[in-house]
Amino acid sequence: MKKILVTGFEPFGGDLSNPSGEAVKALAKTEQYEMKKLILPVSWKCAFSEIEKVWDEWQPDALLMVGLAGGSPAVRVERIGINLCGAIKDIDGLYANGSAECAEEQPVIDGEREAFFATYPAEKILNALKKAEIPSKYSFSAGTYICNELLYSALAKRSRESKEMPIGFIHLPYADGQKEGVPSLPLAQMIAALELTLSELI
Ligand code: PCA
Repeated sequence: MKKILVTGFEPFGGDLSNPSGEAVKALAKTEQYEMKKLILPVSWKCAFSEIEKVWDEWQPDALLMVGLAGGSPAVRVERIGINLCGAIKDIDGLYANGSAECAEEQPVIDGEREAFFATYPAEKILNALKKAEIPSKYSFSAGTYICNELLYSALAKRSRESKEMPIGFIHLPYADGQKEGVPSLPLAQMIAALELTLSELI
């Protein structure tokens, strides 16, 4: 059976929950593939290293990462990771360089190329989401925070290791009832979106 590593995030930015972590935790076991889940801290230092550890030990056939894009009204199928960490503090109050003071943009990986395209079947995934009438769209920027850092770092590792591995990132909106005055979707619909994505992944 093929092995898929699926990751979500812990809450950040003052939120009490993160729909990405909640939806990943709720994903049901299936006969289609073996799944390992990780719920990551929103930390420049720890998030990707947790993925890397499981990747190296467990050798998954595919990797799907999931995060929150607060303010988005739709599920976003991310297409590109860029080599840029924004000057944005993480959950520990630190910038990407580990400093609490030095607010500077920096590359995700020094000297590495500018960008990588996600390698999951984005068109098949978006079609499946549309067919299920889940509000969804392509996104050509995963931002410059930790979600982009994960997507870029994973694609760079795949390229270094010459692996034929589907890797991608899904950004979710807020869950209904989570926050006043922001676009949102029912958590159950976002779980369904991830299940569809996973079944198209390999
Ligand atoms: N969203 C952030 C980081 C964690 C999350 O859920 C992002 O879009 O980078």
